[in-house]
Amino acid sequence: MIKGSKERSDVLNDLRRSKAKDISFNSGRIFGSMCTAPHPIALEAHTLFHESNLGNPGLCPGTVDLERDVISMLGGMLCLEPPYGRVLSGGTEANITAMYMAKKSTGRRKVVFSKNAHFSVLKAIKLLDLEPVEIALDDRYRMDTVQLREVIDDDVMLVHAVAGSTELGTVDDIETVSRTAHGTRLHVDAAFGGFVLPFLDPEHLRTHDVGAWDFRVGGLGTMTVDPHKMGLSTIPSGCIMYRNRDALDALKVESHYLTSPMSFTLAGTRGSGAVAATWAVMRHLGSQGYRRIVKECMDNTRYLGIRLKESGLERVVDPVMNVVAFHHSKPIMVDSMMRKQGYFISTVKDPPALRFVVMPHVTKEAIDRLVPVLNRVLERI
Ligand code: 0PR
Repeated sequence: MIKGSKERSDVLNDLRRSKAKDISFNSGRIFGSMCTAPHPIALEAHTLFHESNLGNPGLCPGTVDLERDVISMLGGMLCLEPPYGRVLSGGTEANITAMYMAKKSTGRRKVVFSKNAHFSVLKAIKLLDLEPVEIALDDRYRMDTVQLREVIDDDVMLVHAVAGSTELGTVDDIETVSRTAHGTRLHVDAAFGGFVLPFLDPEHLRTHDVGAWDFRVGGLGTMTVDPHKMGLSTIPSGCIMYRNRDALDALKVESHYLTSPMSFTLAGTRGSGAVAATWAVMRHLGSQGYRRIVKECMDNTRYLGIRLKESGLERVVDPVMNVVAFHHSKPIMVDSMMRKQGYFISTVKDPPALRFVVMPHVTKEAIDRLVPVLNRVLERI
């Protein structure tokens, strides 16, 4: 039974108390999250569309148009013409969907990925009963393409590469991966990098050896890109993009009593406020706005690097994106001591390191407040 009935004002006061326990991005104390405070226009759009459900699209033709527009804008960003895709709940659903598409169309079960793949890949493997082949990283923490060549055979259904790894922000050499995969299907997980790489200074990409990583690469069939990370949209919004128009037919089932006779996504009811939010923030910021935000994040990533070098920490790699890690022998201990001080950083397992994601809420001032606290913790270890 449900305990009732509480006055509205009491309910709201209870909610405020719960909210006060949560840490907000604006506190400037979250340094390990790939999400951030959504752009104000995204919040407004989300609220406006809180009723819409793309699971029953006939009721919300306006939202259907917005999703089509979002996919078209993403197609432009990711060099996919004509653009096909869907807005899903996040990177996990997009990665699972891509693996299912590959399994269905090839009839195979072997999936090749490297140590820098996000753990959602392991979920997909469990759910879809796939055969995992995990390969190593090269000396720059990218998929080892020499080892890739050794494991590629006719049983492989998919090579899963990463453009913006979760732990280090490194970008696999997608062109070489594609060449080495020899026509085997290729998925690129750009859940984080999809809204960073297109807006980075081309000179920075050149000096960091990042070649084509998107649909310019011929062998690339599917890609994950999440507006609820660096896209500054609301949660939940992650997209699957695909080259073959009929790719999503893999998931097609009848939904005869709804306004659409077929359902194509893992989720039935699809909360679609985030679709409107994504449309709004992309339209509002445009490439120029995202370029400015990415530049600020990169400037602050460099600033954090300088400040922590002064603290005696050494970077694991020169960061391509706004994710940066520093070698440390006891990262978990540092992380937990920082939490006690009210600061949320993050860790890398291999190599053991302290990890920072320099999202738009990580300002220079927030870094200046973090560094002395971190220095005190480091002195105590
Ligand atoms: N692919 C990559 C490359 C990712 O980094 C992530 C998530 C995913 C897929 C899965 O995306 P969803 O979480 O949207 O399903 N990366 C972050 C992580 O696991 C997600 C995150 C975001 C975690 C904010 C914590 C947080 O506060 O670390």
